[in-house]
Amino acid sequence: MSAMATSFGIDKALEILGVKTINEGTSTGLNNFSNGDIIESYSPVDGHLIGKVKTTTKADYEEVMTAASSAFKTWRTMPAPQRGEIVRQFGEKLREKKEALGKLVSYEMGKSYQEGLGEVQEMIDICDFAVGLSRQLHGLTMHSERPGHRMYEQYHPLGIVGVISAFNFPVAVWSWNTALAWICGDVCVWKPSEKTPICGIACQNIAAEVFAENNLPEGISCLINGDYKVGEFMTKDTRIPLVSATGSTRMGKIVAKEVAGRLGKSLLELGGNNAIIVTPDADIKMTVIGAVFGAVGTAGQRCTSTRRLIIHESIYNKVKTAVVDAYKQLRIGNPLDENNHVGPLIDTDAVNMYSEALKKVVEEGGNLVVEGGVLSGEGYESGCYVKPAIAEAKPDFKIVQHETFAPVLYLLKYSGDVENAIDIQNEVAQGLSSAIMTNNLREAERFLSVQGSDCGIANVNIGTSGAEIGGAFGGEKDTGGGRESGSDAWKIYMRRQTNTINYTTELPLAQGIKFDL
Ligand code: UN1
Repeated sequence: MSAMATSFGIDKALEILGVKTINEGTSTGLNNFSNGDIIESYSPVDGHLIGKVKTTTKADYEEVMTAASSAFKTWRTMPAPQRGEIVRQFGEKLREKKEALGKLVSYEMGKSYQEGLGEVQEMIDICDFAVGLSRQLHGLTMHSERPGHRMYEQYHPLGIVGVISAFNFPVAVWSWNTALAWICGDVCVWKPSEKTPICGIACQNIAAEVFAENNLPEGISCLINGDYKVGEFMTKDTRIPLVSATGSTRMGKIVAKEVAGRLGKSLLELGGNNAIIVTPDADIKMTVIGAVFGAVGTAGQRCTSTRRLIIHESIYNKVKTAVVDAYKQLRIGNPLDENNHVGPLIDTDAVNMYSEALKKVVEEGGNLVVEGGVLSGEGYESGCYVKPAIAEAKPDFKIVQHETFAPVLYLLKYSGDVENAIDIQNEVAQGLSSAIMTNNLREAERFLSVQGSDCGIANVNIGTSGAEIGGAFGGEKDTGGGRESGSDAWKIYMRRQTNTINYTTELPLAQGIKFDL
């Protein structure tokens, strides 16, 4: 580790998480095989170098796959509830290291410390969920049409699951996938975002500890590092029956095509362009909390971030004033300082995209009611801090249709019935999260009905972000159609087998077919 930042207890956090040397943990403990280029991880908080990680070459990848394949042979034969016990222990370790990991997430990614802790809490919650699920991987039994026959279905593990995760939830989204995949009997190969590789190493260390304590092969959890080229090793690899990928729609389309081309499965969790509809019956106070947290939480870098407020014309000015006033209270700065609401964007490329979006909305005829801007000077040396902005816009502006991963909120006006607002809400390519603020039952039910929101998530009197792990998470259209975490999302990590058993001395054929010999 070089040039370690010393402030905010990060050194201590890294020590607790066992992140020690510059080359550590590029794979499954097969560190000697990591011979690729170096990725340097700089904190967007203060611009300091956190650490360097070697990337995975094709030869390293083959070593990883050998370790994963052999680990799968052991892991798949362990009864699912025993696998659940391992996940329970992993969840316990996360509880112990919650503060350290939350701090690292905050420091490497830039989200507020509270949100870093919240992200680790999501990991703990999915472990608890998976432990219970490890005794509930149920199939159905059916009545056979033939006498003396029994028919049922069972679920078997798929094998090696590839996980590609994004920088914005550098640890939680991996755990949604792995905790479920593990209890299902799969082993995982994880490529974290090249923007947050140290978080990957920290998680790998925690998992490795649990596997070592239980005399299990570390290959159950494998880590590879690098950019899209390393991701391609997995998308092209027929030994990986499922690739779960989180990131941009652009990336998802490439992954989907590659994996489908070899008839593999993909689970995609891609971009969102999430809106809150605010009707004349909305509670304004609740609306402001939901909208502001949704738009500026994680500096607008959640896939569930609120990007559009669709406000009825009769309350438009009132809502606008309330939200603009709330923005005046926002404190932007070091996310490890709990007084601050908004931390930095991930890097200066993200800052450029933010600035570009503000320029474009004005060019298209929009009106900035909260101007935004890039911050500089003391505390903002990394160049990644921006002011959350609000623009009055029209639903069909190109920039409004586009997902900008930054704190830019568009105010859109609707008139007439809630149907008009729903039309605006649905008229974007993405379909992840959506919300309506109303105390009117008819409007709420209309929003949730078949003619309502076309998103994977549709909330009433709750904002668009901050979904609980117990529900299936994901969305439609350009969001990719995948579902992760709760409900029956586990099924994608398993293969279903239908079994018919004949316990007679005859061999009757189905559909009444006679075949006499
Ligand atoms: C993401 O941004 O990729 O619903 C995931 C939320 C979080 C997860 C977001 N629980 O905002």
